[in-house]
Parts: sequence; C-alpha cells; structure tokens
Amino acid sequence: KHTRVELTSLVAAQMSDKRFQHVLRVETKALELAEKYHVDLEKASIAALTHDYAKERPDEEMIAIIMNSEIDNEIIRYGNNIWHGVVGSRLVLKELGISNQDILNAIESHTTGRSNMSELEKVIYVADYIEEGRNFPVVEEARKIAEVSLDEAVAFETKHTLLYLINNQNKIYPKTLETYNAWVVK
Ligand code: DGI
Ligand code: FE
Ligand code: FE
Ligand code: FE
Repeated sequence: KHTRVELTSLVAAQMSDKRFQHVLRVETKALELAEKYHVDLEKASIAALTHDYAKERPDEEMIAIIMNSEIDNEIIRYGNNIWHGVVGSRLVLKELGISNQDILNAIESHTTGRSNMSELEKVIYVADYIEEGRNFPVVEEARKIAEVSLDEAVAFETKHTLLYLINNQNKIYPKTLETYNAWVVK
C-alpha cells in the first residue's frame, strides 16, 4: 500500500504537469465533497489522484489493452475520452496494486457516470467537473448545486455534458445515455 506522497509521484510520472495539477485540484474538490457528503476521505483521495492515470497512454497501447482484455471491443470506436477511465481502472489495479472495488469503479465511471453510482463514484464524477481550474459557462451553477445536493450535481453535469456533446455532434457512448436516463429523466 502506497502513502499519499508515493501515490502522487507515481501519478505525476504518468502525465504532463498541466494534467497533474488538474488531478491535484480534483483531489482537493473531492475531499471537500467527501467531507460534506460523508464519504471516506482516504478513498476519495486515492480515487481522485488516480482517476486520469491512463489519460496520456499512447492510443496503440490503449487499443492493445482493450483487445487483450474482457472489455467490449466496441469501445475502440469512441476514442481516448471514453477509454481512459475504463482502461485506467485496470491499470491502476495492475500497476499500482489498488484493488478496492469502489475506487476502481469511481475511476471507471468518472467520464460517463453510470446508472448505479456509489457515493464515492458521484464525488469523483462531480469533483472532476467542478474543480477550481474548470471555466466553462455553467461551471459556477454546477458548483452551487454541488454545495446543496450531490445527486442534483450528478444530474446537472450529466445533462450539460450531453447537451455539449450533441451541440458538437460528438459520438455518444451508450453509458452516457444510460446515465442520462437514470439521473436526468423525470
Ligand atoms: O479527463 P478529463 O478531461 O479530466 O475529464 P473526463 O474524463 O470527465 O472527460 C473527458 C471528455 O470526455 C470530456 O471532454 C467529455 C467527453 N465525454 C463524456 N462523455 C462522452 C464524451 N465524449 C464522447 N465522444 N462521448 C461521450 O459519451
Ligand atoms: Fe478523465
Ligand atoms: Fe468528468
Ligand atoms: Fe479529470
């Protein structure tokens, strides 16, 4: 088991300084949300620090990992934005020895969400969206909602992510729609 300091240097070695600074801001926000919503602080820290662990792996390596795993090969059509959480949870288990299933699920679901998210998964999903470095139009509103309700913050993020993807004519991953149907539809 790694100390927090060991974990931060293992993560920093996997990415640019810019992305590592994002990771540290996600950790700060995740700890804030975890405290407010009574989620285990150590798990929140570990999940936040590792959530983008695979984001800068070369595409060829990511594709090889997907083809040699039980992951549905259909995911290959969607690109790194969709791969890095799913592949990341496997790499964090194999390379960092982190085996807590709730943490691995939080890494796996951090980009798309899913229908049945644990409180830790919600904390990571929301913290990634509202960390202090983010500055898209609705982020202030998202931060205000997250102060009041974690579930409402998940719903708001899911709706606005889908609106953004549709506006940009991006391909929608089925899990993103699953999350929309579970969290946004009344
Ligand atoms: O890794 P980060 O940049 O910190 O954030 P993230 O992992 O939450 O999201 C990465 C990107 O993935 C973000 O620009 C939104 C995008 N995304 C989320 N759902 C989908 C998606 N992109 C596509 N094409 N389809 C989706 O369903
Ligand atoms: Fe990510
Ligand atoms: Fe996110
Ligand atoms: Fe992130």
